[in-house]
Amino acid sequence: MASVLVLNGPNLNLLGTRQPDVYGTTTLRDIEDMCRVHASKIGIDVVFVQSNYEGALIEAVHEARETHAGIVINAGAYTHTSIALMDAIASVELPTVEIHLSNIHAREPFRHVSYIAPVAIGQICGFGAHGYMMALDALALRINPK
Ligand code: CA2
Repeated sequence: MASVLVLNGPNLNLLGTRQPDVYGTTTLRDIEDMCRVHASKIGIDVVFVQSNYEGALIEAVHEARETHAGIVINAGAYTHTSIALMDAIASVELPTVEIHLSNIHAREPFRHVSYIAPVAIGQICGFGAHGYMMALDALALRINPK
């Protein structure tokens, strides 16, 4: 069965515990559980990594090349700053879906820029936790075309 890496970046470990007005009450653990259930329905395996460190995220992307068929990434604020993460994703040549809980295009102008988008097969944002399921669907279709 194809395996997908679900990678979450800085501060997403705090989901559900702070700023519920912006990011809701769903925790990252809840999202992982939802992803596991959904992944089993669509016939893929999922592995989760969260880090607050740019280098750790880059290493997880490098290692994905050996073990995973694709990546779902919410790079958090590194989305808007990290050329290094963009280069890592480009270098592994794995289909990658960018996801954000919030609609980054409806927020501050600095969030409208994504260094991930040019190296991703697509971007999903604004649908909260459900966006992760949408990202898994998109990736599963790319990995196992019907
Ligand atoms: O909407 C998203 O998913 C973001 O990737 C979330 C990032 C933000 O920097 C991006 O622009 C959009 C921030 C994640 C911070 O998560 C928190 C969760 C709870 C409390 C505080 C921060």
